[in-house]
Amino acid sequence: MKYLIASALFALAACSGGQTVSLTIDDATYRAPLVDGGTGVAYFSITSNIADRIVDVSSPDAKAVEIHESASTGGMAAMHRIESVELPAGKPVAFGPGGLHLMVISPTPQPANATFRIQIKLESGRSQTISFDGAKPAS
Ligand SMILES: [Cu+2]
Repeated sequence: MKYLIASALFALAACSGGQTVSLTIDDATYRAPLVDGGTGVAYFSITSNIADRIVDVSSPDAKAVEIHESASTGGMAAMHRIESVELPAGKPVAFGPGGLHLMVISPTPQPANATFRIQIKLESGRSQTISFDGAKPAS
């Protein structure tokens, strides 16, 4: 019992020291627009081990990136822009079809299989670039 308490305290100390903060990205998928100047879409799953919030998204490869959320009201699917996304500690937040997603406005036309980059900024001041492999047009 003594040992358990000691290790719990140690874990807290390590966390507040900023040593163990991590951000995990899984299932990064990017669909390029079918026509140049169109809109692409990006999906991924993100897990932060501390409570945080996505406050900005951008890409060196596109005019703009927006956070959107899809919802269906009365059988009609619609999406709207949202300014930030909450990241609960240790819980994956999924961006995928029918839910949260990133709209990529006027991406720079890229060769097949180029890596597409999106940078996300968090309220804590952290930022991370997500690399999306092999951009394919939306189907
Ligand atoms: Cu959208």
